[in-house]
Amino acid sequence: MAHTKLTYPYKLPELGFDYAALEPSIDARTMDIHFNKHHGGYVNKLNAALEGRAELQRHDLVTLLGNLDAVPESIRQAVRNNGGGHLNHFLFWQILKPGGASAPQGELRRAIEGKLGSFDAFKEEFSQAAMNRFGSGWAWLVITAAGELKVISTPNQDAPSMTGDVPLLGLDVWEHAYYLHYQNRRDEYVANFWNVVNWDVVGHFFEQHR
Ligand code: MN3
Repeated sequence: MAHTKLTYPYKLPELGFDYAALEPSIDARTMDIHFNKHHGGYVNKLNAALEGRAELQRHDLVTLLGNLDAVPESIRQAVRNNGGGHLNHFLFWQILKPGGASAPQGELRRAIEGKLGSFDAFKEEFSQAAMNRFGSGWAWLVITAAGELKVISTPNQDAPSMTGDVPLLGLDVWEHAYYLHYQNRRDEYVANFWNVVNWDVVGHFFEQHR
């Protein structure tokens, strides 16, 4: 599951569903290219950056990204970009896996309502974070180090764990995630994202980390 420790050599996970399974919200061609070419590229480049670096290979990916200062400068940006890319997509496919609840349940529901007002208010805040991310990046629902639910956004492939947050839900707003089907209409992609979130998985992550 999402917060399994990922270690070198890194590899693409099992997607666990067909490329067409999220249509019409996310089209099959985008899924195929996104998973194999983009996520696959991050994995390959991360492994290449860490080749021969035994002292870095023995750390799990969250630890590595949380201590980038300890990574030699010559490969630091590559580890940040491609390590973040791997970790972010590793979570993304899981929260999109078809099935599960279409809205948060139980403890997670109560926590969202308690901290963020209501499920609708949360969706609005998260959607705004996704829309307001200029250029490439992600919107997230995280648990902060202080144990609070929070909506954040990160640029590029920066991962919430770089600042000590634990991601529960993420939305990739790089153009590669939507451009074939939606072109410039990020707002439609964000609106349709809510049709394909597996809230059972998000709830499971919450129970693991609250
Ligand atoms: Mn992506």
